[in-house]
Amino acid sequence: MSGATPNNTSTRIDQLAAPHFIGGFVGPEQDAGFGLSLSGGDVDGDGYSDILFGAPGLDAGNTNSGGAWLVYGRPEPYGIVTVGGSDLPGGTRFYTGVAGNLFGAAITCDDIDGDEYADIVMGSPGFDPPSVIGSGEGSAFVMYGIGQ
Ligand SMILES: [Ca+2]
Ligand SMILES: [Ca+2]
Ligand SMILES: [Ca+2]
Repeated sequence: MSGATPNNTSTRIDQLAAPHFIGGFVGPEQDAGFGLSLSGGDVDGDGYSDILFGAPGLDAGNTNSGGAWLVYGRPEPYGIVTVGGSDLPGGTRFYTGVAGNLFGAAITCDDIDGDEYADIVMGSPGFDPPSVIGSGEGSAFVMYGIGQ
């Protein structure tokens, strides 16, 4: 056998201390499914990567309508904060408000239009597009990143 020794360490993530553990984000309500989907990219072009969190089980007006939060990156640690609360300034929430949409079940960030700002694609597998006959076809929403 040759090559590097495999890394067999094991770390309990919720017991890490600074500087390795610099913050955590907590879901806003019971059964929100917060953190089921995650992605990151510099949406506002300030040089700090921003994080998008999905919570498809969020009851934003109706049961399991879902939601997603864009949290802007910054040099200072966030600590432990609850999204949707007053201790998370500057974040943005996206939602549909329609029961069963499961908005935020899938999320990705990438620069689709080549302007160097990360763009966001958010999946909503239970969404019913109004122009399509049927139900539950699902949709994905695209939001272009823009400068500050
Ligand atoms: Ca940013
Ligand atoms: Ca729910
Ligand atoms: Ca872009």
